[in-house]
Amino acid sequence: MKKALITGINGQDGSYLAELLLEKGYKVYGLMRRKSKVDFGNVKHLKNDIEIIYGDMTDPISLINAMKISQADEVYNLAAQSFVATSWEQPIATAEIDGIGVTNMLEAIRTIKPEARFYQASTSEMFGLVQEIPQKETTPFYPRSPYGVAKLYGHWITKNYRESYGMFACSGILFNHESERRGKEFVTRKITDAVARIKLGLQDPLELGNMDAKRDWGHAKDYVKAMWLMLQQDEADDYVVATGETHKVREFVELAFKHVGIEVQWQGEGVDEIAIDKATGKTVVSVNPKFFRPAEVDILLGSPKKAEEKLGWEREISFEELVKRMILSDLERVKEEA
Ligand code: NAP
Ligand code: F7E
Repeated sequence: MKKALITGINGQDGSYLAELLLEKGYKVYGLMRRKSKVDFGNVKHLKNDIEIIYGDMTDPISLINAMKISQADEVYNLAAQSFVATSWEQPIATAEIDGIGVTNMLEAIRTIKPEARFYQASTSEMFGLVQEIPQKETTPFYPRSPYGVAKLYGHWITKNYRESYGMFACSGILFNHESERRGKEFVTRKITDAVARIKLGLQDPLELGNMDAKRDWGHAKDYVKAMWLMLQQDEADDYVVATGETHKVREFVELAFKHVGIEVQWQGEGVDEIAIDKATGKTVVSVNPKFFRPAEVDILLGSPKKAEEKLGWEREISFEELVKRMILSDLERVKEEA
């Protein structure tokens, strides 16, 4: 039986990856931070099938301990301070968790089980102010946030340990991927949660920031398959994982409202832009400048060509299906809560 250790197991991706590895017959260990109130987050439903090890990416001793207990054959490093906006408020913590934390994990592997295979959760945020469209593995990086900068360190240290020590260490440069389990502060889930509440008469207008930003959005369930595939190859390498499509935040808003039977009409520009419900004339979306970032990533569009050709990876869930799944799940949940 293969053994896997997933850091950040209770996050969005951790939960889908744990499900995938359990299906494949792995023994799954998950690293989780101790909280004042026990909370298994997105893996509540799996808590009897996985083994939780308490630890923190900033505490190397806890990572050595996690390797000793798990004796993992594969380590998936998904733990991170993953919210870009927060990285301006907590730049040091973000660097310690998302940057130095990667070295802590690699050193723990090198000390306890150097032959273990390692996956690093790199990100399209490393492309930031994009130097070419679409972005691929060879595109130069230009991060635009403390998060992007910290992740770039994690990316290069992974490559460096591969080249320095011959470790089987891969980076997946994943573009935005969302799901019904996405954190509520990320724009897609913020939208679907609000649209469900507005539909049920429980919330005033949804306030957003930059609706012109373009993102390459896929479903997390498809993306965790690429993580696993990377660690099954003969050689370690880095891969872009993306859909090859890009959409504005505004398009996501329109589609989410459409799924609950509301057609929106846009009026005004910039910070005065609003969306009204065409049928009632009521304002359903407005702009709040507090949601704009000090530096923005205007467009992300990735080329999944290498992942498709070398890994045989394919996405199954379309953009339209992603929005539909998220809004239907939020509608059901909000109804139950109400
Ligand atoms: P997520 O839902 O925010 O999950 C992050 C996980 O990391 C949570 O379980 C969190 O635990 C844990 N964590 C945070 N700080 C930690 C620390 N100091 N020690 C141990 N665990 C810690 O993020 P996600 O969307 O699943 O993303 C997974 C990974 O992929 C992240 O590294 C993210 O940066 C990267 N990524 C994500 C995307 C995307 O679009 N989703 C794209 C590219 C790359 P708590 O519950 O305790 O906070
Ligand atoms: O923002 C704009 C915002 O916070 C997307 C993380 O998983 O993907 C994610 O990072 C866009 C940005 O995700 C609001 O300015 C407008 O342009 O959903 P987001 P992100 O910053 O792209 C990458 C690949 C990761 O690696 C990260 O871990 O939407 N936007 N109005 C807004 N964003 C938010 N959050 N809230 C708004 O009200």
